[in-house]
Amino acid sequence: MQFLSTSEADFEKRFARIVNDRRESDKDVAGVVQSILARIKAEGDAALAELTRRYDGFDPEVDGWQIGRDVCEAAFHDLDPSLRAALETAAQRIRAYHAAQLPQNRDYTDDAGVRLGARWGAVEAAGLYVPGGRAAYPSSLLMNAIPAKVAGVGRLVVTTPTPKGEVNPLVLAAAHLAGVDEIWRVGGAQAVAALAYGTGNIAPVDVITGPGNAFVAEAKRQLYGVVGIDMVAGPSEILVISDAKSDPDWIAADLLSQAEHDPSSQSILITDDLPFARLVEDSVDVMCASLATHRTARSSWDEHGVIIVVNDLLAEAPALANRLAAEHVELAVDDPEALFAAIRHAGSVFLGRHTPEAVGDYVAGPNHVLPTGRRARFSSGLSVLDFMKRTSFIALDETALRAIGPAAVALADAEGLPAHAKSVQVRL
Ligand code: HSO
Ligand code: ZN
Repeated sequence: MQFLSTSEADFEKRFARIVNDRRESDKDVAGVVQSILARIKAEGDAALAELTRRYDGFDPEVDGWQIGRDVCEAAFHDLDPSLRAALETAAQRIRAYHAAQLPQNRDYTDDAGVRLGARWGAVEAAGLYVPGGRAAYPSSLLMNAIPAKVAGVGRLVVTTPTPKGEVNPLVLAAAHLAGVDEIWRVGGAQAVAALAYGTGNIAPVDVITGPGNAFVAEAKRQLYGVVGIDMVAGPSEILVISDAKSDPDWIAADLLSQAEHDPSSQSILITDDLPFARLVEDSVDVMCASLATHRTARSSWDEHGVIIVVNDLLAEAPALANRLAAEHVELAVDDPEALFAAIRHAGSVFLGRHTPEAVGDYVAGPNHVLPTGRRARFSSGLSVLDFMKRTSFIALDETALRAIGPAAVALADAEGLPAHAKSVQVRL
């Protein structure tokens, strides 16, 4: 953990290093991924089966390509009732929030008598990558699948690796609840390629979302353009801005909640009180030791944790927060409005002492797929719009064409495109 104070002479140098620190794996996977994509494109299912045997130790040709909807439904009904109720609460709140995001169509006639507008529609099919093993979160399935369904996507396809046949029943239950249409037992770059190109078995999709390892992320990057993708996500981040009136244990827990995701995750505290900063630091140490996830959390906090002491929270914290453009920003103060107004770059902001970031991970309603690695400077969390596109339309009558057509003719002439000009002129 690094301890900084804005009063120290070398603060700017140290802070700049934190801002520019790239915590993402730069493992050179591009070449491997490129050849996997080419194989799936050329050989389809045969290559997909072979790569699945090789990487997952699972043979879809023998043990089945798909997990049926009946299996997901059974997994849902077999859940512990309180867990099932929790999943339903989450799903219902995520659905309501995303339904309110649905965009309005536009249709109006302007001063020149030209009718203009735009009509929104969903993509026909979406693919959702669900990682295998530890990082397979049912909450993430809901966060990706529900916006797709709310947007109106007709066919929602999940791919997930099932190493040695292993499946996560919670993920299947969440898939049932979210209305997933197909689940294929394949993973890695080969699964992303199968979704994008299609194989004999798997029909292609139009948009691919969902988290994955470096190979999955690189496959999405290379296939962008063949399909739409959500974003390339990096390790989780939290920035907590707190005054000394917070309970240090609450803040320590918040910092650890993201540290426990990944050794590359980053948790940062900005406070205006040195003794409070020391109390939080001590509490992190004590609490961390008691977590089942202590190895990951400890490593993240040791390697990437930061505490910054400022003189004046309102005067200094927003500028620092905007440079960090963190995925999650908590404002743990009595009245967060002035700080909130000054924060321009953040994936999601959590206002006040009773809003721990974890409620946003699960049940608040907004999406937990958020820009990391300072991408909040230019991008936003997953929404229904990631599964939709807009078609503009134009309608003129004779009068409207007389009003604006001559300008089109002039521009077509200037561009040396006579057929363009003629197509307008013949109608005038
Ligand atoms: N905080 C993670 C999402 C998550 N947390 C899933 C728990 N489960 C993404 O920022
Ligand atoms: Zn989380």
